[in-house]
Amino acid sequence: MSNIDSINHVTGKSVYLDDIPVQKGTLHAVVFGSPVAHGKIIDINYSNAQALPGIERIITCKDIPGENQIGGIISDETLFAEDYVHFHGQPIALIVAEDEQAARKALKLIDINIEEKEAITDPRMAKQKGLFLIPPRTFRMGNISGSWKDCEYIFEGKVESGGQEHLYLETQGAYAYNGENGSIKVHSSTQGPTIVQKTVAKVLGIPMNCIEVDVARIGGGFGGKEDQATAFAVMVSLASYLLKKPVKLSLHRSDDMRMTGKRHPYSSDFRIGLSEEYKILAFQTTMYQNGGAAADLSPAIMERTLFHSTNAYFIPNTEVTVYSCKTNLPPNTAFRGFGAPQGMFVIESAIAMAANELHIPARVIQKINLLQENNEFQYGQIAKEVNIGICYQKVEELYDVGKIEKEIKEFNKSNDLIKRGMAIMPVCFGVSFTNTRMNQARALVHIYQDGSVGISTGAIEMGQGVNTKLIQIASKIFSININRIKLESTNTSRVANTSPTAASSGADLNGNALIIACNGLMERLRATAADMLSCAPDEIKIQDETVFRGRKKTHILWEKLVETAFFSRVSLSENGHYATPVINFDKSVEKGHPFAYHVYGTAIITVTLDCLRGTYEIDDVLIVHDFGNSMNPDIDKGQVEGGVVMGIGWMTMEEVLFDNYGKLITNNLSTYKVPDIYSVPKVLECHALKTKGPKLAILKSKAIGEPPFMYGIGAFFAIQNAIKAFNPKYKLEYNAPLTPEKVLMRLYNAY
Ligand code: MTE
Ligand code: LUZ
Ligand code: MOS
Repeated sequence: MSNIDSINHVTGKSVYLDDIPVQKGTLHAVVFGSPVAHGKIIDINYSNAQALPGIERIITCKDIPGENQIGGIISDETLFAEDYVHFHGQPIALIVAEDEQAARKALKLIDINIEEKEAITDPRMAKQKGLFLIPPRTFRMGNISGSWKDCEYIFEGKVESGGQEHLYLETQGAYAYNGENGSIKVHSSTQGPTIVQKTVAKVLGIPMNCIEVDVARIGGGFGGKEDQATAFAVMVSLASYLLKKPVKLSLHRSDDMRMTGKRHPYSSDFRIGLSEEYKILAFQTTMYQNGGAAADLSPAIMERTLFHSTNAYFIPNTEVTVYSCKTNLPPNTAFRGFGAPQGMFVIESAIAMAANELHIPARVIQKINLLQENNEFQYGQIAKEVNIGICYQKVEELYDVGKIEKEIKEFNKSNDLIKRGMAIMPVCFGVSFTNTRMNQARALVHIYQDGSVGISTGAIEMGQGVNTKLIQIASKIFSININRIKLESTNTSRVANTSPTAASSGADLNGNALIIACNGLMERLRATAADMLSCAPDEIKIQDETVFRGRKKTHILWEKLVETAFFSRVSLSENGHYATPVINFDKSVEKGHPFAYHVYGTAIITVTLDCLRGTYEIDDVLIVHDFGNSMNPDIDKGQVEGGVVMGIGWMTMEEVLFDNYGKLITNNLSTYKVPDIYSVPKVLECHALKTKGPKLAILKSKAIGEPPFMYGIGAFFAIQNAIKAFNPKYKLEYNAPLTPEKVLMRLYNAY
């Protein structure tokens, strides 16, 4: 089934925040953000700004009726700064005006006097000064200190990975207006409507039932709207609450880039020990997460880094520590992969280093250390239905790695200024929110008396196709045509207490809740049919909109059945609740069974490097991926393609740069480069491994949103291998992104 939104998307009919018709008298807001990264506010004078025609009101922390607090996991983030500012662009005030132009003019007339303090942008510097968002955490398995003596080879190194801008097509924004009796309706471009609802309630000091959050869809989130859509939704809600008028805010791209957090840069030290046969016996790493000025989701991201720090390998003696460092950057946040890519880049760097020193291909080390059935992860879960070995072997056979290697060797021998490189990237990604209690969802299903169906869940459609999958599920269980089914907007008054759509589990969680609701309704409809046919309900089957008794088709069609049920006063509405079974985690010992299952796959990446210019092209990305039993191969393939390209972007060209004062330099698309159609791989093939799929995956179709991102890590090592082919003296460095500038310098040892 093709994506239900595809035609509306290409014809421009899909409704995003900016397409919602605004009410008469709607006011427009812009955010006044801190002009410095760190300092004490001495004085702010708003009078010139306030005096401009069209300015309705300038709202600050003093106007907040409830709490000036928007921190999700930890209460450490104000909506509007009070005495201090901690990052460049930190919201200080909201200018509300008749139109956006007036509000923007007023921005320039605000007089602010700040006593500047030193801005810390480097996580290791923060560590030195003892600046942490939360205490560090360590995952351990085996006996690390006792295992080094058994190692034949030990290597140590340092790894850096950079930030990444989400660059969702739709920038952050929200629209709020008042209803009756002090209620507020908020349209927000958010992945987490309940987080928005809860935070608006807290800041306004009113109960959650006064706030209705509605999301039709968002124009991309990629994690950037899991937590960080909230502040902007709260701002417009606060403004409309105070002014009793509708208020809208939609960030300009450069403001969005400047004010919002990104993927966390990490700086890490590692030590890896191998046996004579290249078995990894010990792996120890200490990672410094650049958290930014407030916790946001950093504690959860830190956790996923810990979970994925050994990627797809079994390493009997492991010790991984992550420090979440507080710096003067915008709070960094969720981004596809959620800390896992940063962790995996470290272990892959360690393996690459070992391979380089031992003069063997990295794949020799990778292969003999792959996770096997019933191996234990360093967090205590026992690996089941493991097929990373099969994926790896299959990708090698299917695409003939030996031949690729040979061709590259020959190519490199006969070309002086153009070199090719290859790398293999295995991936093992755990599915479930690492925070067990977030793994729950609800769905509300109405069958209307004419036989049409309306579905509401907590899932947010952000381009990943979850709405299409939900319609497929309802259509399958009811066995009715998809044209009868409508997917409603995500609305906190219809489906409450939702988890954000994240952790790749949107379809698993909401889909399972939907199955439960649909099954409840089907049971009642079968009972109605049994009454109509005077037989037992278990003789009844509904298939292709027709009632069957046993194998025999009856004259009763779906519409008739529904109408009869309605006239018999049977409830045609049902609420399904799903909570992932089995999973648990005990933080006091850092052990448990946090994931419903794991996603596996392996990619080969080849590149061609222009050694005169330092530029490169990604040639082939060849993947064997375990989809389980994919319920929508087209959508899943789209997720693989998008994920891979995004991962390659992070590793190669996307460079988030701040100056020494903590100001973002790369704050627009002329200074920040994302992959475009010319830089995508020339060939991207994804072979689906045939597996039956885990029980806890929706219809045995595995989660797909994030795992393919990490195949992109292979691009780094493929380019590095090409550099090495040109410049054998090049001392390998694990510092991403590997931009063309950096490549050029490494080609000629000019750094
Ligand atoms: N695909 C598109 N087109 N747009 C997005 O914003 N977000 C990614 C992934 N794929 C995203 C996307 C991220 S970060 C996640 S967690 C999942 O989709 C969320 O959706 P799911 O749980 O339904 O897979
Ligand atoms: N968000 C979250 C996530 O809150 N917990 C997670 O485990 C997670 N994983 C991936 C992406 N977002
Ligand atoms: Mo995705 S980072 O879980 O929104």
